[in-house]
Amino acid sequence: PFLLNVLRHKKFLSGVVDTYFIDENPQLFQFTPSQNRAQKLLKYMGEVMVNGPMTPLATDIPPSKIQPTLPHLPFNSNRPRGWKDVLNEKGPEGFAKEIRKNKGLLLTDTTFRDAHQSLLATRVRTYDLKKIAPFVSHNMAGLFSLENWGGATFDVAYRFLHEDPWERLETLRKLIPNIPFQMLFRGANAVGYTNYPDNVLTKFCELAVKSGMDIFRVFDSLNYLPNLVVGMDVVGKAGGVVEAAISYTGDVSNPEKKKYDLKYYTDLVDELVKAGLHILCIKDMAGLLRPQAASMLIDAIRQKHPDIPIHVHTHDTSGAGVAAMLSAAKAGADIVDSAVDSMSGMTSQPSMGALVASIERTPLETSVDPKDINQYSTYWEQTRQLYGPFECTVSMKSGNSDIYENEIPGGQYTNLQFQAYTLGLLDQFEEVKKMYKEANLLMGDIVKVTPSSKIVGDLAQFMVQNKLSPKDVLDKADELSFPQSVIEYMSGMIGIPPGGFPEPLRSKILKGKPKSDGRTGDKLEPVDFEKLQKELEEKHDRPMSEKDVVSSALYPKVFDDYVEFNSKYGPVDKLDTRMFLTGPDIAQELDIEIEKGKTLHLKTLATSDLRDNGQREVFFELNGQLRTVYVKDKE
Ligand code: 3PY
Ligand code: ZN
Repeated sequence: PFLLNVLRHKKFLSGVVDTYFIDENPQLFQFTPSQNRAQKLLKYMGEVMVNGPMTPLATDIPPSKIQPTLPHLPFNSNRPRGWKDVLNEKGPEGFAKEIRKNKGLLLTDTTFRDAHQSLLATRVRTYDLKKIAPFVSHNMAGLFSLENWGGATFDVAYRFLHEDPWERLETLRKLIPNIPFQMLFRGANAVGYTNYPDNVLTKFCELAVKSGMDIFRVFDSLNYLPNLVVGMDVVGKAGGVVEAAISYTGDVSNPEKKKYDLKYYTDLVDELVKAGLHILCIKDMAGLLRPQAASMLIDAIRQKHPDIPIHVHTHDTSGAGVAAMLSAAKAGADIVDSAVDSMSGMTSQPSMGALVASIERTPLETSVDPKDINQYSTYWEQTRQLYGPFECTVSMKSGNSDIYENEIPGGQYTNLQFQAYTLGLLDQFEEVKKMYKEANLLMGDIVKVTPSSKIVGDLAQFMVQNKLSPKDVLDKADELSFPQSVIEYMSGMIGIPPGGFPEPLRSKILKGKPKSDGRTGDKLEPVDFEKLQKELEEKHDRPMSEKDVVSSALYPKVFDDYVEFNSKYGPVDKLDTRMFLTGPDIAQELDIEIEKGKTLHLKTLATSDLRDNGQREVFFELNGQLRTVYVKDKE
């Protein structure tokens, strides 16, 4: 390991080192022996055994004791050719042409990202993704793409799973070389909630491409063109496939809904086509795209742009997801999103199996075999049981067509309901949903998706808590202290909504604070990556990669906390999910593969009584030897 440290040291690599180099850089020789890693993991498990879970659990459903069964891989078969091979051979433009030439309907699988972001609070770990990855590569090679990165997965990986999202991407890439990877990229907000300097966006995309990302779905939470264009530019320059998204709201099939009509969308598409896209995405984050509207919208776009591939994303919140995707496909969409059956439905994507079955033996027939989908679904049905603590179905029992009224995006719908449930305020959820609609109208009827959706949600909750009607908000805006996010929104921080900001509400909320018009990211100072790297290396006393540095630029505190946690508790991402969440039982034996070919064999023995110093001693057997850790009992 120390060799690695040295080889990552800039000065050493530059060749200008003398005999003092070693004296000056003793940290390079402080490598972590594996014994140490083992001891750290024992510390983690001891901590969980004495004080309970170290990552907050949302429900009291325990992770099941199930060991998910893995489907068999085809015996001795080579990995089938997939769309990734087409992309490698033809590049993004040729790839786009091949998509248009393809006859059947293409499918993106969202199981690795949006499905668990919507159903399981984004908590699915690399550990469980990695296990099924070889099956996906061998048996699901007909998929157009696998959405497996971006959106909320980036910060949740660091924040709650204590794992490195870059490592997830690289690991999956090695295991699945034949299916394109797809990520959700929030345009000028990257994988965060606010604008970042352009050089951070650029660096992020370059590193993502290097780590194995192919297709970047670029959206902006207000459909604000300058934010979209900057996102598309950085993706294109990094060599990624630019999938530019129009975020869908309103209802184009309802003539009474005038603000977001067909013309609004086709004008926006014209601009995106001008800016240079490879694929167009209709991003229906709340599941508002009714079957009839899907065909109207796709018809209208197709007439103007016969050559661009169209990819449709939806959520099944109302229950009409499969119908909407079938309608989209019939109208000429090339690709639609779905999640494997056992991770589909409700606020997640529509069911892959249902979709595939609906078009079997028709001209739209897909290249995915229903039998493979069934096996894949069984794996996820079992694996999902490990995530009981985050299971949205504890409170959500069915889809709900009320989203056509409140227009809440899938992931946020689950979150709000979950929050209300855990606070014992499910009846208040009804009020929040009603107020969400009102808050949206107060803000000028905007597109709602991360982060604008969060801001509308904040205003809605503020109104419910303070018992304010929309009229109260308008009348008393001068005196109210609005949530910070609402003030920032009104200042123009995340961009400008279609039709502009509502006045006089905007001025009343801002109370003289400056109004920005234009793209905020434009005015941000570039990050000095070298300086940041030095600072991080000093602070954490370990070498930092370019990926670490970009992560810190995006999420400074989350990244620091991750590094500190990791140096204290070791590679907790190597623990199986039940172990990670709720720890082992007494007398349980387990194997932990901390790296390839290096497995710790562990047995939990006992936990001592409380000692005078407030600690408990936890006894383990590690590879046949007695080991103990001391843990402060926080009770
Ligand atoms: C995200 O931004 O994470 C979303 O899933 C938006 O739809
Ligand atoms: Zn989504």
